Amino acid sequence: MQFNGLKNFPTGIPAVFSSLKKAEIPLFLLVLSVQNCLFPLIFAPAYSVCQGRIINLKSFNVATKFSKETYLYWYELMQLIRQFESMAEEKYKMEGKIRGFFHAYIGQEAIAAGCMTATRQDDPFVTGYRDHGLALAKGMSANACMAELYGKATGVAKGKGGSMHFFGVEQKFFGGNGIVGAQIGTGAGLAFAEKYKGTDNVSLTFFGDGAARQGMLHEVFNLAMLWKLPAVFICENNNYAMGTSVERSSNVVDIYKLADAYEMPGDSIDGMSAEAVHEGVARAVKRAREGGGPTLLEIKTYRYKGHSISDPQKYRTKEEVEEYKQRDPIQQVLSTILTKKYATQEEIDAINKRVNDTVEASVKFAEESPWPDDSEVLKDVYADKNYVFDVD
Ligand SMILES: Cc1ncc(C[n+]2csc(CCOP(=O)(O)OP(=O)(O)O)c2C)c(N)n1
Ligand SMILES: [Mg+2]
Repeated sequence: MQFNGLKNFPTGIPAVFSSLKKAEIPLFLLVLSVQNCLFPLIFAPAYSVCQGRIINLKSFNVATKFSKETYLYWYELMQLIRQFESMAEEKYKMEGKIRGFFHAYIGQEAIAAGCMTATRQDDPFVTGYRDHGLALAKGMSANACMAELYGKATGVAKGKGGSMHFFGVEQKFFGGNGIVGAQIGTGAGLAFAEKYKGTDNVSLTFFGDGAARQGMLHEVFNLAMLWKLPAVFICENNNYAMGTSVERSSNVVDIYKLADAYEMPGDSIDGMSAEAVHEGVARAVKRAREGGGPTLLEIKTYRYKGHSISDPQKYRTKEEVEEYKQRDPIQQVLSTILTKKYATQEEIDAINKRVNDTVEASVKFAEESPWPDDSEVLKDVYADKNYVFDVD
């Protein structure tokens, strides 16, 4: 037969069907049914194993029902993050007491909440510059965090780092990093360190949808899988990298699928639900703790505020923001608490007051704290004594 080009081949079932003789039709139907029914049955298990994200993760049994204490913890933590940032933003915009970069986590709090209940205090976290929420979640004090925003000596980075560089060795919070995507490598390093030391701790690395497009991610995924590092890579997909939507930055909009190239399990999670975050992260953490290696989780979330404090937000509509606010993670948790009668309205008011007092106290602490001494300027700066490019 002479090859006449693809356009001469009958394509699709209707085309084949119309080219058949009457007597051939029953046989064709038989072949079709075998192909559609038996083929998936025979090959589905193998297929599912290839698609590690389907089989591997769901087979890790984790809690899917949560206690009253868990809901109350989630509620208080998420309120603390939101109230802390709202207050800091006010001090920034209205009073000019905070300066420099400032990226709010408001809207994304369920990620911090779910990750905290799915991990242990010893599991290290590292993130980008949108770091206030995770730092507070890890247990860094509101006082020291607010003082850092004010640039005071009592801050978490001695007032020298500001909003983007929160850091707490004791809490195993490794920043706070301004270079988009750089923390992906640091997170793998943290996981490597835990494995090297023989602990069963698991590192959680948080990065944005924009950071997911950095080359760093691919090199790290390759080695993390090769060495089966105890790592969970969490892409906080809030739809935008500054003003660039996920759709405008890549052909691949399901970011969890980036894991497929490295045969790393991946999953997509509703980031407006603390329950869903806990469940997904707990599975990945369990897998990593048991020596199974890394996982990529794409947690779909939304930031209510602009990229940073000075963002006119021309790239999205007010309606879009409102739509997400209808699924607000704090309101969802509150509604469960009230429906299940885990707390009365008075008890909720008491939590709100406690949060409010903590935030107010942090402002007082920051305002009354001293500025860093001039002698601090060159301290805590790494310098290689033998750096070959030094010029006197
Ligand atoms: C290597 C690098 N490139 C560019 C920037 C400038 N920049 C700062 S934030 C940002 C967007 C990142 O968005 P995403 O990763 O989605 O995180 P999000 O801000 O949404 O949390 C960019 C491009 C940077 N800080 N570092
Ligand atoms: Mg983003």
